Amino acid sequence: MSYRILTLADIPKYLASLKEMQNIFSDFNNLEVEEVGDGNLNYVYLIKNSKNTQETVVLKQAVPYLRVVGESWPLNRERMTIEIMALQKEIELCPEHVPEVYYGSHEMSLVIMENLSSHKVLRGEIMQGKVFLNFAEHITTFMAVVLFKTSDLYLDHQTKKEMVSKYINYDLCKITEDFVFTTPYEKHETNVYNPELTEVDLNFIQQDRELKIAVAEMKFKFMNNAESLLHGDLHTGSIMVNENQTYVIDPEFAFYGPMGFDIGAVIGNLLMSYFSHEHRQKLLGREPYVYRKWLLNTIESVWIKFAEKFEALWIEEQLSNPQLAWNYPEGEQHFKVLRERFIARLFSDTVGFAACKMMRRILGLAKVADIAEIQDLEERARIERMTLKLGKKMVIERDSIKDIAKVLNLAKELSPLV
Ligand code: SR1
Ligand code: MG
Repeated sequence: MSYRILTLADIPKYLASLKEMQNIFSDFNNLEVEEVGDGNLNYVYLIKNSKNTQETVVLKQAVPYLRVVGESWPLNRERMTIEIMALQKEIELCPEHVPEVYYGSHEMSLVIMENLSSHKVLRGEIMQGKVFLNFAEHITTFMAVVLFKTSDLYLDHQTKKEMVSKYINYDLCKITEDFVFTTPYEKHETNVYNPELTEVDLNFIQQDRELKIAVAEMKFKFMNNAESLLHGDLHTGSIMVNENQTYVIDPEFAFYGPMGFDIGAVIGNLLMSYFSHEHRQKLLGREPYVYRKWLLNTIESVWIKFAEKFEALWIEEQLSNPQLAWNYPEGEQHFKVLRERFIARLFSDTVGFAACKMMRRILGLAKVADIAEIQDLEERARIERMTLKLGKKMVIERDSIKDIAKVLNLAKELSPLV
């Protein structure tokens, strides 16, 4: 079938035409279709059989433009091909944290998958002050397994290079190169600012030589360090949760890049949630301490558990697969030094990428609701300034910030945990 943009009205007939849907829906005459996506790029529909609401799927279709801007900003539909391939790889490696895919069509640039009906988007849940005690455990399992098992530490040299080539994602990498690493740090027409931010606030980032050099270094790493298959956009809006389960969705930005970019996305977004809850907990009528302490503990666990799981996988795979390309002539001592240096360098990358992910959400085009939906613009600006200060310090000093406790202390210096 050649490509066409599906409308709400088209979808029941389209589903009825697919053999993969015959096991999911008992009939196609009572399908209710609702557009649910509020993402920047694609259209997402929730489909239910109104006679049996257990019969339900989600359909996501890429359109040949950037949805948040409109048809004036063309964008290649290839991103859906990447998303389908990335979902398949993530399901193979870590099925417990990825939704089931029922059908993918490269021609139609769409994917039909499990409706996670008892789960909600993590960002919205955090904004409402909900706690998820298993989140750090789950997200670190996902990241450790996918990042390790798609890297040269695990794959043979040829498979790895084939993977790099298969996941080249020109257009969406360009979006990240522009909107995460370039435009927020200059006077640019696509930037959107809270009107309460002053020229001094903007210049604190946009006119600072050391900061611009540090961000350029992170951009170069992003563009050149093809370490692992990344999710590529692992903010809290790309994660669905309930009390017991965590699912990673929306890997359309997937490509081979530096591991720290995904870990930094999770940590940077949780740091912004921490700042936002200085205000949000008051709106919720609560004392801010308990919830914000949970956020800080979660950030700490994300790094510590990730590093432990990644290293444990590395040791396990190295011992059980002596044919792996890496050998350690001086035995365990040599291997241990390599691991320690690798993880220290990965931490520095994580800190640097987390910082860029934070600053871009304040100065660039695409915001995070945690902060941007704060109605009191002065209060919002106060939280935005903290975010910019922390981001600037983290990216410039990323090599001397040796552990996650230091990051948390910097956050607490700007926004005391009281
Ligand atoms: C212009 S697209 C903006 C952002 O939306 C996605 O979620 C990515 O983060 C991208 O940078
Ligand atoms: Mg997305």
